Amino acid sequence: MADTTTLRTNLPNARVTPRFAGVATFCRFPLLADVPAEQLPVDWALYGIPYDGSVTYRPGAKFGPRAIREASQYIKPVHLEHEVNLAAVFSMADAGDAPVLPYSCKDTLDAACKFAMTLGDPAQTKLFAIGGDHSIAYANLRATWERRGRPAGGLALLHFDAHLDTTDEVWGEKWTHASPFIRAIEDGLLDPKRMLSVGIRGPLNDAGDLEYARQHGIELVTYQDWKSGDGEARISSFLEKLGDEEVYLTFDIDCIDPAFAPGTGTPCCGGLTSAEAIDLIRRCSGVNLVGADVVEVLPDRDPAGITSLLASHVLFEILCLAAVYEKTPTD
Ligand SMILES: [Mn+2]
Repeated sequence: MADTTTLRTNLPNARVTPRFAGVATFCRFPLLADVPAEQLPVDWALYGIPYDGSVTYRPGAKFGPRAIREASQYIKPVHLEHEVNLAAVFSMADAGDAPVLPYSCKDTLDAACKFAMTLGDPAQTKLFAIGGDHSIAYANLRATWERRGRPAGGLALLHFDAHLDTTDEVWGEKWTHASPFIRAIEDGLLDPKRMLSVGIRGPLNDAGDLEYARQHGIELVTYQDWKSGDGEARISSFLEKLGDEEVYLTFDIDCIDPAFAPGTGTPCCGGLTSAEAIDLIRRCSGVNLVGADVVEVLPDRDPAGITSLLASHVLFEILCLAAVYEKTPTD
């Protein structure tokens, strides 16, 4: 791969300005306000949603966006396996953080969605949200669905998580980090029959929690299915069926074993290694990605910072899926 490509995104040259210098933006992409006119509208706007008011266990994900910005300074644009230079394929920018209302989940989701709708050009700019707890996925999903022209039946979803996140309510509350996808399905943003949840593992509060997925046709690949069952074949067949359809990807860092990602709020042992998670994302190469998020990083629970570092690599891997699709002739 020749390294003579014109970059679509102005990245500071790391051999002139060291990676540890300057203001920390996601992967060192420029701030949206600083993007030169010839690179507008950007292809991808990355933004934080620093909100964790809807968690059912440990808080702290509101510090995720800042920690991931810091950890992502070491991310470089060229993907070794995909042979793609992200910065040459897309113009990208850090759009800052969405406004949050820390005492209200629903008000925060409405405010974040409204903010996301203003970013770039609705027809061109795709949205990547960095959480925050998993409730924030609803806001970015809604904004993405609106910008894709409100597709009837909803978007397809690739969901990486230890948990199902289709719980109807917790402590009498409908808007929580356990509920983003049940709400999105109810509101027509998602098609449950084109939804794949990977990395699911127990224990559950109630055996009935699995019923919603069964009744609505959600494909579940538990960690055990992936490790020793038919998970690999089912993931391949799901991706094959998607073809060119528009897909949203949501990545809860707790799909990864707490041995590799201890900084998270509802940790569950016996999950994917970081290498397996990255491999799984790479297997999604070929999907038509139109929006994404990475959520549930609690930097305070991980003084070594490995969870934020992993989240920044996950962010890069996900963006590279979009770059691969962009570069692959579809005829
Ligand atoms: Mn989740």
